[in-house]
Amino acid sequence: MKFLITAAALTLAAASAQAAPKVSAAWSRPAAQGSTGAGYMTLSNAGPADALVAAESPLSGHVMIHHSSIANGMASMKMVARVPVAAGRSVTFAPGGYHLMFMGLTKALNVGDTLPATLVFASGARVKASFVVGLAPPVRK
Ligand SMILES: [Cu+2]
Repeated sequence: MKFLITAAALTLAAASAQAAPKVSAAWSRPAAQGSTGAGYMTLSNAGPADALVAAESPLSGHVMIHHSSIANGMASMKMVARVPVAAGRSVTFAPGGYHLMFMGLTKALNVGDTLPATLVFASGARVKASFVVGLAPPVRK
């Protein structure tokens, strides 16, 4: 019986890993140690509807999800608790819209560096991402 439960749990874990949204074109701007880094990327979801609910990085004690917008000519950023990624759709994090904020960087981010992070989804999926530090989004292949 114990074996059966373990096998079922493993099957579930494998299924959720397969269905997890994918990260591509992850990039970050250069930033000084102690300052805040920004993370941009595209999330593509070939599985069932999910939502990004948190992010973690060994280089930041606290990562926030923000959304920038311009209203009446004023730019502002709002913290968001979750970014839905509908089934079969993708969501782009880019300057002027959704972005991750890596608070209190423990290390400077220079062009060519990579900022490691783990993206946490509502489904429980944890997806690793490498944000390449540059001045513009990486060229798509
Ligand atoms: Cu922000």
